[in-house]
Amino acid sequence: MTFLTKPKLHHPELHKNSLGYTRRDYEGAISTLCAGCGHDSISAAIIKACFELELPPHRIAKLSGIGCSSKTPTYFLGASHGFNSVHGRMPSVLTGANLANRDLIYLGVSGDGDSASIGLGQFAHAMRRGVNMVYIVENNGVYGLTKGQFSATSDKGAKSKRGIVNTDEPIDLVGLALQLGATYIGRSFSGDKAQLVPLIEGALRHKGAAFIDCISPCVAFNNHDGSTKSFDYVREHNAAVNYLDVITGRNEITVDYAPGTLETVTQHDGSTLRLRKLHPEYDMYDRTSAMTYMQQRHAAGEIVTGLLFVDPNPIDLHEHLNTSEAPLNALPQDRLVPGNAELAKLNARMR
Ligand SMILES: Cc1ncc(C[n+]2csc(CCOP(=O)(O)OP(=O)(O)O)c2C)c(N)n1
Ligand code: SF4
Ligand SMILES: [Mg+2]
Repeated sequence: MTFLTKPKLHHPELHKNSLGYTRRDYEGAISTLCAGCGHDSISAAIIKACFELELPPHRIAKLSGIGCSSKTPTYFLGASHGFNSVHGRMPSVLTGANLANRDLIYLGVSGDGDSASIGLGQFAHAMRRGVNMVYIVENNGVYGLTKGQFSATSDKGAKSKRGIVNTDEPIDLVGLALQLGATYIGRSFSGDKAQLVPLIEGALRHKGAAFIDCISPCVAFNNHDGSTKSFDYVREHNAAVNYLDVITGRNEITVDYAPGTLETVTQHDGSTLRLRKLHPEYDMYDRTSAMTYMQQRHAAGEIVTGLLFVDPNPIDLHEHLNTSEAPLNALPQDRLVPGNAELAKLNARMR
């Protein structure tokens, strides 16, 4: 069974945001994933982030590939646009939709198999083009849907449930995103909602390619001793470089951190990211030092989490291509089909 409608009954006093929506209005169908799957926690974090940012559900488009992770958009934002594409092809479908209608907020959800194996090329080009989107990889180190084969993000030396040792080098999607030019890059853990929710909120506010690698344990096939993507392993090896608050401009600022440990980043839309820095030497504006830091900590067996890189002045694909401000479906006929005289001028320019 893949689709179970969620009963809409809820407490009449449930808190509403300024649009008049409760958190329940951002939910989807009942999840059919295994009980305890990390992916369900990520869905809950997405629901919370969209509710808190007061995003109108009809302005969001959620796209995915194939896998347990790619099934999750069915379980959140039931009133949003959705497209479940082919394995590894979410980025190109999202890019096309984004080019046709820049007015929507694009949320791509994928898995480590979907993005680091069959979809690696698509992932790379979406990052380097600066497609304005939030791209979340629900990273469990295995192909969960097809019953637990190692994926390309599985660490060398990690053991499968049946005791087989992975001998291949892992692909670090954060490292790739840094190298390829993504302008907002974070890593988190499905079991750390306090870190993950604001990370998603900041990404939704970012105008450019925002990538989040979220470690998300697969309780059915990759949550045993010897796995480097299990709940216990990630809890023991998680090294957060910072914690984040997102202030939208409407919200009154109610928290303040000790001087010297706070970094404020203003994004293009006026929202601010307030970072409590745990590692004072960590510089999230410098790609090269972020890459070096990631590699050093990985070699020491740590999983670095938090907002790892941000460019506060990103340039997205629409700016690169100088595309129409209006969505294509809103352009009047005379702009869509400018006529023979315009065509003749265009042809003349190419002679
Ligand atoms: C073209 C194609 N090749 C292979 C498959 C089989 N397949 C389905 S899901 C999947 C891997 C999913 O792994 P991941 O993206 O990590 O998602 P997870 O289930 O772990 O969340 C594979 C190989 C497919 N559906 N389509
Ligand atoms: S097989 Fe793994 S990834 Fe898929 S739903 Fe179950 S726990 Fe989640
Ligand atoms: Mg996976």
